[in-house]
Amino acid sequence: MSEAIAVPKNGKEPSYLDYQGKHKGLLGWILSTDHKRIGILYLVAIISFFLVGMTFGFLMRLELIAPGRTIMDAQTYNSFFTLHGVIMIFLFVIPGIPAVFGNFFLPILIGAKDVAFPRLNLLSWYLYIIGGLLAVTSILMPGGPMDTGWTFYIPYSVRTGTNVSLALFAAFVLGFSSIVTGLNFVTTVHRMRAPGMDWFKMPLSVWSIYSTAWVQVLATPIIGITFLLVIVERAFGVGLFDPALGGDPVLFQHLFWIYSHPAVYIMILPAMGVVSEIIPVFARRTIFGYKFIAMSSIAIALFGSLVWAHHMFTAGMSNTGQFIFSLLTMVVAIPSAIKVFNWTATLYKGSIELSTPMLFVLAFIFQFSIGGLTGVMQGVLSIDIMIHDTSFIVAHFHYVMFGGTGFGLFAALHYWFPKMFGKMYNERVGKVAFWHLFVGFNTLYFPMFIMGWLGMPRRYFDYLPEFQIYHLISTIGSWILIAGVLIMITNLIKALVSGKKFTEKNPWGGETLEWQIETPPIHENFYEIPTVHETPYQYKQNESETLKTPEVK
Ligand code: HEM
Ligand SMILES: [Cu+2]
Repeated sequence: MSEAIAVPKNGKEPSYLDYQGKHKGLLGWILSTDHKRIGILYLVAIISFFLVGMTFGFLMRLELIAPGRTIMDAQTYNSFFTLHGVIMIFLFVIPGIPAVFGNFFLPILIGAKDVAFPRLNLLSWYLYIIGGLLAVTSILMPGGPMDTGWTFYIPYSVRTGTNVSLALFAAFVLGFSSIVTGLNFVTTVHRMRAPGMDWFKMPLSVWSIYSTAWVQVLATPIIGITFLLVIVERAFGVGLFDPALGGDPVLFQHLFWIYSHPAVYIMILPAMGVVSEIIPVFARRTIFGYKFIAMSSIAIALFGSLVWAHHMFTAGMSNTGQFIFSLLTMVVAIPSAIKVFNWTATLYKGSIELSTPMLFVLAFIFQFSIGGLTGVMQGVLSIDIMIHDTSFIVAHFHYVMFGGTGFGLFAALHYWFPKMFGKMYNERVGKVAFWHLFVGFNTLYFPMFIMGWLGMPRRYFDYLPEFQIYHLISTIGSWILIAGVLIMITNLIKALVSGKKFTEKNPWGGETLEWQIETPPIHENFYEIPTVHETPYQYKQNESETLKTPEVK
């Protein structure tokens, strides 16, 4: 691929982990503008918030194990699903893969020493932390944690006395962190590519991060302004959204979903990029239809901005409007289907190695397909009007957001962990954790499809006895899933703390640039900027040759 990776005569440089910059110790991390260190800072913060969000999920499932009150009252339940949704969406899946692996690997994958704006990059992490702390503060402040649902629908969100304004401001600040990250990544891909790293030589995860970055920059300001307007409405009752003041609550829904539907692609596109990165390496095949996959990321980002009102089919929209958004929802499924088809075509006749990263990827394809296809079902008006606001919807987005993005993030973590930390985790325990996650996940969420189809409403802390068997299975599923999460995190922390040093450059046999540099990488990634002559075997565009295992240099 390129020749400038050789160790200079005066010997190996220390890794970015041991690099001594202006500041030492913890300050050397929280004041560092090194994209790799910022990626790690995000990883620690994002996994911590995931565990907080997961705890609310665990407690909700415990409450739902039996009809009637179990461990909490209705008001607490309302706050728990709101906190759970807000934390999982704004503090886990939206920043998730771009902030951790985009920051750590994007510059390396295109042959650069850092992102375009390193200090702005550090600012994005500060904004993330400030937003997260404001969200936590809103839980503890008098008035109590928000209880509106993560969608903050009007009129309840301008009427309730809970800390909605502080929570909205926290989301506003988090939005800026996302915009700044997007700006950085768009500029980095345009301006920092190594000589010879043409657009169609770029790894597919770069195409996904790039498409996502444009949505972060263009869509996020809309939710920022909308949330500020709700804060103004709560403070001064200006009558923008509140019908009692002559406002329009449906206008709020349009503004909310004009961001939040494209936001689901900010969540899923990076995970799709990770899948396109890992499949050819563990199937030992060139990816099927490189250009189609690259362009389908752009198509998803574009068409994904035209379907928002499919969340509002029951909000009293005109038939014409419903027809148009239903049709567009079908259209936006096509580029996602292209990806699933091409991944499957790449696996066909591959010599598949079922290592932990690959297991997570295969689970992604299975769960994302269920999530995606049930999404298409909801694009059909007659079906959507029947299942809107039931637990069928809750199952759908967990299959896409957790079964997709969550499992994609876990795949990326196990794929790039040895390169990031110079340590290897216990592969057998990795697999044990995976199977708990996979079985637990499907046991937790699949029953929600069935009971939702039978009419179980979402956001209810009590239910009719006929739904109990499904809730019981679902709650047991949540225990298995959470056990899997804890085994996985323990396994990785154990590797970090007491694992043997791992310096192999290329444990999986990939050919993209990160597998040709030191493990862990040196401070500036490359001893000198490489010149790219040819495309890595994963992305050679002569359709899907089965390749012998490439020589690891
Ligand atoms: C870790 C295990 C998880 C468990 C046990 C869990 C459980 C639940 C449950 C039971 C609800 C439904 C509340 C209701 O409508 O009555 C819910 C809602 C939700 N979950 Fe999860 N979940 C988990 C992970 C996730 C993840 C990873 C995401 C990431 C996107 C997520 C996002 C949401 C959202 C957005 C809602 C809707 C909240 C609302 O209605 O406002 N959850 N979750
Ligand atoms: Cu949508």
